[in-house]
Amino acid sequence: MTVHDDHREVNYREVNFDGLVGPTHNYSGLALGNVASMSHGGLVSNPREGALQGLGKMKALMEAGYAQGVLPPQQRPDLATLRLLGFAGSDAEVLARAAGEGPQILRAVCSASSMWTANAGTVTPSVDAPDGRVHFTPANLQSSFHRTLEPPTTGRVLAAIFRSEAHFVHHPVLPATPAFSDEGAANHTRLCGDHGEPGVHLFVHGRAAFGWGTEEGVAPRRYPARQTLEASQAIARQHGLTESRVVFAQQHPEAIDAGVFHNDVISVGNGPVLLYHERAFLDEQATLDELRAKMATPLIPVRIPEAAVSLEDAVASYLFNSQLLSNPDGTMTLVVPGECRERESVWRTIQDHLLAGHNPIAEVVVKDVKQSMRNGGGPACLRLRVVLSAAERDALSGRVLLTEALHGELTAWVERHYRDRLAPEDLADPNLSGEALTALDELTRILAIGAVYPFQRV
Ligand code: SUG
Repeated sequence: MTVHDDHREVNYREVNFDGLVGPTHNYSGLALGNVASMSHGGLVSNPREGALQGLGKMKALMEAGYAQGVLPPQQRPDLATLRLLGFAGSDAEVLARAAGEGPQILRAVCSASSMWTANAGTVTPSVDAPDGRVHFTPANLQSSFHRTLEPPTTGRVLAAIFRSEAHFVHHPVLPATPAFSDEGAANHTRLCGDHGEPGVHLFVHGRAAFGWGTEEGVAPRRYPARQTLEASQAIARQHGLTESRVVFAQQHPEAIDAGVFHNDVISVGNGPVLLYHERAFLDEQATLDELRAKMATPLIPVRIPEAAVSLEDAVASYLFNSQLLSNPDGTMTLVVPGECRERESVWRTIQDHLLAGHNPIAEVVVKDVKQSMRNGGGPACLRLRVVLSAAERDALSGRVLLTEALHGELTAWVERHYRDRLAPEDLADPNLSGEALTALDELTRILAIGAVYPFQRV
């Protein structure tokens, strides 16, 4: 964990920044190609339970000794977007008109999708960047309307927390157009020895925009490929990552068509370990070979064959959307969603293949994040990993590293402000909008991050 740099000791740690589930968390069936979202649209949600499940996961990891951060939800319903789309009048009128004339638009502007901070952006640790600073690019999320609403606030939140210019650099969002479709860290895995040693960045895309990628069998047929090669390459360029530090791999189109809308639904890596399904990558062998050639430390691939876990079971259980956490003794802990216990093939594979296998995964922890899972967001979707040195952790602005006290305050805040039931028709309730603003205003004070929301900036 410790390396020497300029004769200074810099203790690098991975900090998991989890997104708080927002007060308008609901099931709207908005995400094409995301099987859970598509099958749960219209269900009644429980935002309070969702937020408490997320906080429960954060607390468990904090207590187990992992560095845990928290990121705030966004301002929803997004009334400014409704107005931009021509719904006019008072707030109540705008909501009522949208509910009548564009119910799908209303659902989109109410989505609490910013909770999945693995899609907030891509982060390069300072140890890999030529200027020795941590680099951030918020994802444009241009694949779906409800998620294109996130980047401006995401950028402000990241800039508010990672404010010190001596340590942090913020790049502009890539052009929000299909050629540069970017879904952030969900398609990016950094492999390394200890976190403070230089890493190799595995960027996984579903299609290439220019020149190729449309031939039969190379692009998915049923569902969209969300990340492009060109987007991943642009981020690597922004962050100053040279060819020797990056591997670009195409996701298996059959996996996308089976509901693997992000690479983090079919593989997860940390340190030298890459846990992946046999059909994660279009060219598995070439991907492993290139990683091995570029990494300074031996790669430890943990391959799950189709015969052990089918693509369908992988998507239903979210086995690969687990958090793979490094322990100081060199072992690793896998934090899996409760759904893994419900699928026999998956649970057996965890026992026989992972825990009993020859690999560093020594412990499996089960966490219930069902409210998020019903929208296709497992434990790994809910967190953005940021590797930080001790000095960079000290340079964070705001009160965003979880402590017992902060956890207590956030839990009480959720209990004060969140509803325990949200049906599709409730989204037009003007009281919901008012409740959300009151809650978020209070939250920015608890987290001490300043005015990051549009309603605080007018
Ligand atoms: O973009 N679901 C999100 C889930 C994102 C999961 N993130 C990662 N795999 N990293 C998405 O598909 C569903 C919202 C709804 O249907 O109400 C949604 O946006």
